[in-house]
Amino acid sequence: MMRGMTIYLYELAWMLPSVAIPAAMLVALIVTAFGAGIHVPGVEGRVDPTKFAETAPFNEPGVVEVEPSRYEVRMIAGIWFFSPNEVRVPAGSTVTFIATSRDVIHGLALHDANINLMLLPGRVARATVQFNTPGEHLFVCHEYCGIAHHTMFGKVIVEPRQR
Ligand SMILES: [Cu+2]
Repeated sequence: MMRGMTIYLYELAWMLPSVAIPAAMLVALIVTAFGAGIHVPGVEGRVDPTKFAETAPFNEPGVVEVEPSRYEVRMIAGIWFFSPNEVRVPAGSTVTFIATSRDVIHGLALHDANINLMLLPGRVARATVQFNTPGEHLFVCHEYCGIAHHTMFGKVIVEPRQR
């Protein structure tokens, strides 16, 4: 009897964590998704890469102030550039990047602001971030896209707010 009991406890010591760990991960997932509103960047829309000139918002590319202190960066990536590759906003701005690729798969990584987007031809990616303190933030293409991939970068310049 004692012998059988020992085996049971030994099995239990393995069984409990194998249930508790996935359960804890599921709780963490639910809390971050619904409580903290953290989501994986998704596909925000589709765009024909041959028709940027006719398709909003890429028909008006660049940095656009849509409301006071709210900016949209309508960005097109291509071999081997970001357009725009310099984004200037005043400190305290909320900036939404709306980006796509016109040719191959690129990426947009802005580590200072925790932005990591895949830019796929035909699909629109979007991420919103707030820049509170003045400074410069480098962004790069993080998907190998050909011989001059390493030249694909740009920067966000957060300027001190004018009074
Ligand atoms: Cu690239």
